[in-house]
Amino acid sequence: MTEAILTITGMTCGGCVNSVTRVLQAVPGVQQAAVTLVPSQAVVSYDAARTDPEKLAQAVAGAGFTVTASQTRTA
Ligand SMILES: [Cu+2]
Repeated sequence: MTEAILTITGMTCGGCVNSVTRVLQAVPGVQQAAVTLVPSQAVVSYDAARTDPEKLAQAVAGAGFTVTASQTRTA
């Protein structure tokens, strides 16, 4: 599994956190998404053969939020 840490802007409450969690977990290849408000980020474990940070950012954008930075590390 690969882990991506996405820095997200636009989240203001627990509802936003739930929305981002839901869209990330719906991306094929995502195993787990842990979204927090403070700091405003998502830590996502995923199968690098099936998805990538660009697709994760697109899913977040689809929910109305913006990924401003991402870093990955192979777990
Ligand atoms: Cu909200």
